[in-house]
Amino acid sequence: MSDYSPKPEHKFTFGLWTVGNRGADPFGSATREHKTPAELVYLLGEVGAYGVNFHDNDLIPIDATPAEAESIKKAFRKALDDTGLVVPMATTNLFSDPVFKDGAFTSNDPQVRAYALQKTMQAMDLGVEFGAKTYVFWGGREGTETDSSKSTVTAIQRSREAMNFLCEYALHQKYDLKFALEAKPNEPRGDIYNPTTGHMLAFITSLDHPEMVGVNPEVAHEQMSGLNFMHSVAQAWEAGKLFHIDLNDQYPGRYDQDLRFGSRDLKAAFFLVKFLEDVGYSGSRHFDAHAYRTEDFNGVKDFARGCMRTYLILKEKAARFNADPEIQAILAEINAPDETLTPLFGKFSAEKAAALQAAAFDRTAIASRGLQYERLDQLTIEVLTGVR
Ligand code: GCO
Ligand code: MN
Ligand code: MN
Repeated sequence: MSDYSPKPEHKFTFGLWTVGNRGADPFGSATREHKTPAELVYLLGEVGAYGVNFHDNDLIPIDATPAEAESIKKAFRKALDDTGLVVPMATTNLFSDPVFKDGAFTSNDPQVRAYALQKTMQAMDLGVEFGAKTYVFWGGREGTETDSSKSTVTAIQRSREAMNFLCEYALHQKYDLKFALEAKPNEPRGDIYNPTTGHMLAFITSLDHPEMVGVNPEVAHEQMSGLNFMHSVAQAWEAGKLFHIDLNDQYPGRYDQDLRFGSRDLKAAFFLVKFLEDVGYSGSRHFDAHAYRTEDFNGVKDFARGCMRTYLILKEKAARFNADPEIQAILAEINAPDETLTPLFGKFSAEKAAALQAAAFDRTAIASRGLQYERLDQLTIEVLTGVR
């Protein structure tokens, strides 16, 4: 029997807002009591997490006095020291307070845009104080319900201006900080700007310091758009931009569910874990999800343990897939090179173009070849279901 217990090297992290989620939804109030940040750190220590991440206001309530802030920080610091948990990532809450009802960096109101910059700089200071090296930007309110209200081009330009300003702030402060932009198509806004990881990757190329900025893709956010999450992650990875990842699960076409990792689409979760492990992704495996509203804090621990355990089970399944002789034989066969064609690929040359133009291809013969994907997928299912 394998050991599926989480270890620091697995880099499993949770947000304070995930295990601290109280189960409130648009139809009902909280079902779990409030726990302090320090209490949540002890809970995460108990279940074996490596790190804890926070929004500025998860740690320090927006209206806290300086004295209150100091005492919360002290208790939080002690909990980190007692448990050995680290803070790899921090972020700003630019969505809960009514002041952000029409966005933060993209608001039409200059007062709101200026306040959002102020709040973010202060939140960056707070994150760095606790050791964060990754700073996430999730623009939950950066969008519209009606496009009569705002110029989309202006909104994109305002987002760029804010990112450029904040990159310069990090440099000015000599912070060892990278930014990770998190896309989401909708919820809470009707439509959110830069709605997918692909949009974010394109946006990043337009920034003054693209080298400081990557993405934080989230399973549910791409699945809400009906996209293949692993493909988004792979594209970000290939571009050198996978700075962070938010793991959870989601039924497409539904409200934002934040389900326990791997609890909905096991096969998609498997291909994701396999990808991350195969390429040697070394960042945090951050769970941005929460327990069902039905649960008490024992259920919250079950939820957190389940996220990590499922990840490790799928990691083991990925190793099994990679070691399976039948699977590997099929993969070798369907990926076999054609030595006569190899010299014609790659960088363009007039000779290659001429050779390709002159080549004869038997389309019917090529197309008649079965690719064994049914067999391969069934073998994958058998690895996953534990009969192989
Ligand atoms: C959501 C988002 C958030 C962000 C978080 C960190 O759907 O609400 O995923 O949980 O990840 O604000 O930036
Ligand atoms: Mn989310
Ligand atoms: Mn998220």
